[in-house]
Amino acid sequence: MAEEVKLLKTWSSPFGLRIVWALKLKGIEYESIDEDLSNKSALLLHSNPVHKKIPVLIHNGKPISESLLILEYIDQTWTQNPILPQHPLEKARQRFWAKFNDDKLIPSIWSVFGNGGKEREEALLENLELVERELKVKGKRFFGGDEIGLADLAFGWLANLIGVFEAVTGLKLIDGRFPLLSAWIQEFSDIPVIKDSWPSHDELVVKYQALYDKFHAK
Ligand SMILES: N[C@@H](CCC(=O)N[C@@H](CS)C(=O)NCC(=O)O)C(=O)O
Repeated sequence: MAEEVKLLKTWSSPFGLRIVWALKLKGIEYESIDEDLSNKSALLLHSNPVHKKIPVLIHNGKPISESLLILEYIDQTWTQNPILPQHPLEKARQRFWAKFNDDKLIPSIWSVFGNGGKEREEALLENLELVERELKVKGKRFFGGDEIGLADLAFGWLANLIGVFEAVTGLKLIDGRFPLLSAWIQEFSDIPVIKDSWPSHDELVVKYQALYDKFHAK
């Protein structure tokens, strides 16, 4: 039976994008279905009844939710071009940083974007410093070593959204402060599979500007 792979996502979601990257890195053919989150489809509600969020991967009719779990599923199902290393310690480390990204870094940037203020900015910069330090300890091009791995895919949103956030908020977050992170952003963005799937910077600025204006409306 031919494999059937569908991906429910939106054009701008960083969580959806990491799945697109993983599927492309592994050369998996899939059908992309863009959701309107203000009017969620029956397919999305049926496939992810708990969280009702994208991304959802549907493999031969079976849905998998939560992007980090989808990445693990993809890696175990299609083993070419692995995104997780074999070694248990290295594997745990990749998972640690991917989880740090989702649990700490993303909420801290949202809190700056939504509320602003010096304390929140400092908390975000501290988190970015921790990421910078991990790159230093690792001493490689990527969080995954010589090739991109789970943590790179999780941090991937930084490579285009940080510029969008900077454009919208007027804050300078990365430049000059985090040389290793800046180098990683460049290396990561230069990978053809990554570069070819970026949403347009200008369209993202329009989207996030509207969101920012809404958050900050008096
Ligand atoms: N932890 C989830 C987060 C996914 C998520 O936040 N998706 C957003 C879009 S970026 C969503 O579907 N939001 C719809 C909603 O909250 O109703 C994951 O990693 O998949």
